[in-house]
Amino acid sequence: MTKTVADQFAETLAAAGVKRIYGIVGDSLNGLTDALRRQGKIEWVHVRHEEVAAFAAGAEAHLTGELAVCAGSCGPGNLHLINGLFDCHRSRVPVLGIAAQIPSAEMGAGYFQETHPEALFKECSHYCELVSGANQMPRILEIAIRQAVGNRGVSVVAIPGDVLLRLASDAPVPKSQSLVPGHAVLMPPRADVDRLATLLNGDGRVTLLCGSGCQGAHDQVVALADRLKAPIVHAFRGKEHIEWDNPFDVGMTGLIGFSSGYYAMIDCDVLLMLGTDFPYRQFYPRGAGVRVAQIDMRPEQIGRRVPVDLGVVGDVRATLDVLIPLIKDKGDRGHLDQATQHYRKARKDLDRLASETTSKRLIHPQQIAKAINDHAAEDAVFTCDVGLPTVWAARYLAMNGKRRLIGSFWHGSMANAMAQTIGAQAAFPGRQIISLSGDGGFTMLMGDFLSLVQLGLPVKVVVFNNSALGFIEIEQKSSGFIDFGTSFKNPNFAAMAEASGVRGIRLEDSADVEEGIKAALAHDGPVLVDAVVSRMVLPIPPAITAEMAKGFTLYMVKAVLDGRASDLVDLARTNLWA
Ligand SMILES: Cc1ncc(C[n+]2csc(CCOP(=O)(O)OP(=O)(O)O)c2C)c(N)n1
Ligand SMILES: [Mg+2]
Repeated sequence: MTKTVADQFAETLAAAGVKRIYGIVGDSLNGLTDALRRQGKIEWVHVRHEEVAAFAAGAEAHLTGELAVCAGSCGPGNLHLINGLFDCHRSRVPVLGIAAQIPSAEMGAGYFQETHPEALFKECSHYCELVSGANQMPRILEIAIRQAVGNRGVSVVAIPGDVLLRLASDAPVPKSQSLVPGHAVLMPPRADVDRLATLLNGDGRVTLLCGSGCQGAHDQVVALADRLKAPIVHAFRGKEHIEWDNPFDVGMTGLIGFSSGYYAMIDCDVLLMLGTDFPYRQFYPRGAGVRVAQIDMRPEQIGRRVPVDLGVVGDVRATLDVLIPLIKDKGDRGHLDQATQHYRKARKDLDRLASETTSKRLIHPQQIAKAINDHAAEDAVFTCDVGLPTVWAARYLAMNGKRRLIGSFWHGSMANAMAQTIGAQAAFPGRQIISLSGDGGFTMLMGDFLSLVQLGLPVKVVVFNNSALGFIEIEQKSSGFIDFGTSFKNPNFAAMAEASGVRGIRLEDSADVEEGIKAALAHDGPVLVDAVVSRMVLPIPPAITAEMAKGFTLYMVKAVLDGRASDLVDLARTNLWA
């Protein structure tokens, strides 16, 4: 049989090590899906919404570090990929999006389903090109793969259905070694490392702020902290890489962090940022005498959140390997002891909030999160929805170097968590994959709950059912608004799960939480836990900043004037004495 462009496409993907493609078929994709079917090397993972396909591919890429692929048919089919691809691109995971296009003869004439993927996906990709003839293949696809893997992010290849069906050009099958070469390790100039050593060896209390750039550098970061007697604060994306086996850990700062991380960072003389682009400027130290140094492999990230005294462009691990021997052991543990003591207290307070309540009406979401943490497998993969589930994941999931944590931590999109479990479980069929879903996030892409059954994925979905867009409701209150547009009328999700062929467990009483979560995690197959939790829990103390205290006071006055004083009573009961 003669080789088509689609055959060549499938052959190139296989050479790049692609194992599966998440997507939904469509006539413009028929050439490719048929080539995949005949080739038999790449699994077609049939989801129900293309956004889920992109999130799933992103999760696979996050866990494996290797190229993952999603596909959509022309027009709306590939347009649905866009939000998930934005997430992948901003999380810097290597993903290829295949955007099938309308017939090439119709392009530019306002045809049925016509869009311009090469324009639409430009902002969420390193590389985004249209293949308009067989003679561009497989070169365009090869470039797309190298860009996605080499620069860590998204590439999109748009290709009309009729081009996929054309006779392939006479080009050799690309070699794996040239398609996906290994990553180079970036070394800074020696003079920069020397300057950094001088800064750190000087007087002053040092705090480290660590982000995802610390992946693979756990031991180096801990060794550096030991010499400097420096507390380690982490950004959320640093959590899975740095939190564990770490006596210097003092938690997170920022809106979803807590006081010990906040103070360790604000109250220091030298802040050393390691592989982090932590975005919230108000949480950086402001004191006149504070010096900031930053190590990052991306020069464009140096100094973009806070003015830095010393920028070092390099890989964190490789740089620390050279730096550590130059660092003198600091004798004074005062700063470190204060910060770790503060952390222990903050931790105790958080754990108290997660304890069983006596009132049936008030399962605290924290209790659910802690139970998940306590009973999850040693190498579980967690995903968490944007909204309050992200807060609970940050505070109650303990990492250990084997567990992984995926969210939408840069793009901040709702509905990521269950979608990401599909990619995680497809790539790791034997691992325990747990989604911490919001009821808003879960229902936003709920169609793909059915995919768990269809694809045979034993995912554990825990829905934090607070009948609200809770995070926004709290934001509204703490900035002086009456909560508005945040309520849900939810079904019994456990019953819905059972009707879909998934085991459903509904939790309504605090006393049942332990057993319920244990049973869910032990179940051999997909499970949905419908955890009916309090809507009134405030994750951020209302007085953390003067501005928020003012906002919250304003909200309270408005609520009384609005005849909603009972909401205030509920808030007080939940947060003060329940
Ligand atoms: C796609 C999208 N739409 C809207 C938002 C704004 N937003 C952020 S969190 C949130 C509420 C999430 O609600 P839910 O999933 O129920 O979680 P909860 O905070 O209630 O636990 C909203 C509306 C967003 N981040 N992404
Ligand atoms: Mg909710």
